[in-house]
Amino acid sequence: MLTFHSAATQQRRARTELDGGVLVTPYECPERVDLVLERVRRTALGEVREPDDFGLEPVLAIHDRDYVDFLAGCWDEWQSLGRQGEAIAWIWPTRTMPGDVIPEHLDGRLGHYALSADTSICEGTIESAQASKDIALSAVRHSLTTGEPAFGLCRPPGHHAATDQFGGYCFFNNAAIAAQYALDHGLGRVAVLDIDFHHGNGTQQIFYERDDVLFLSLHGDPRQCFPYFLGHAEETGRGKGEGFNANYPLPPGTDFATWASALDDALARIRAAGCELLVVSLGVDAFENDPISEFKLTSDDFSEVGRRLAGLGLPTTFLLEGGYAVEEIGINVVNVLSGFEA
Ligand code: Q9C
Ligand code: ZN
Repeated sequence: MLTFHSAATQQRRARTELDGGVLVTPYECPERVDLVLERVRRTALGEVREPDDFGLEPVLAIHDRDYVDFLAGCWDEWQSLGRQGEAIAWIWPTRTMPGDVIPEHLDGRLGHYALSADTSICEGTIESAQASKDIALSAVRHSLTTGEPAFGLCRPPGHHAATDQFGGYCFFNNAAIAAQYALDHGLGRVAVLDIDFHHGNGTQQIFYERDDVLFLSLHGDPRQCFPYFLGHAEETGRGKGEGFNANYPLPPGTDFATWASALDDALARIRAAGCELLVVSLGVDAFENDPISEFKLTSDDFSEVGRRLAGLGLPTTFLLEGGYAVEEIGINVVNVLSGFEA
């Protein structure tokens, strides 16, 4: 299987994440890319290629222009205010303060465009986000033109990013951008299957009223787990999108047996919906030793996940999302990809 990788994904090296009331070194670190790449090479998964530059048009098919402009300018604006640390949102529109007018001050705009305070904006952020979407686009184009699987070693991840909000370590929604690219190049319906531990709130929001993307997500129940405010089983789509959103919230402590029966249900729905391409939001934070997640999948289980995905027989594009057990991230990701090819 071809892997798409770019060193530019590592330009973002944030120093701070708000976690438990203190600033810690972010879980979503550039070393994640090195370790996945090393495992791809060691297992001889296949050729590693650089992405092409697709420009902003496929990004603007998903994200609002004002949001993209905000991300592009935020770090320079923050620095010109003479701020010490990294740009972190700290005030938001709320139920009692809806915020119908987008503020002018950067602190207000940060709250408008952020959905959580775990994700700081720093030097290199927009460059890495752009590399990440180019990787996703290069991978999906390869799957479309050859019918072969491809792996996009995306960083930063994307599935929490909504039409005009960043958070959960995500800026551009790589999976949504890739799915839309496939539709814009002739496909009628695409499945996005999100197996990251966290609910893919951004992808759900982007496609919620549409029937050309079937979105399915297996994740920690939002009653207990980030992102807390979306991802319930009752969210099934709206308007013509009714029936094209499927959530499988699972309790903390879920093991592979329970997780895999949700997966099998999701795969049956993808089959029934007549999808022509599968985009996998491949987070491996459902792993038993993940430091911020609460499922119990083992490294061997990830190989079985790959085998089951292959059973669909669809052209498939894998895009990296989360996974923070850095020591094992390469093994877990490549186990899915090798299991798929077995
Ligand atoms: N610092 C992805 O896996 N957790 N994002 C914040 C408090 C946010 C995870 C914990 C988890 C986001 C792509
Ligand atoms: Zn995650």
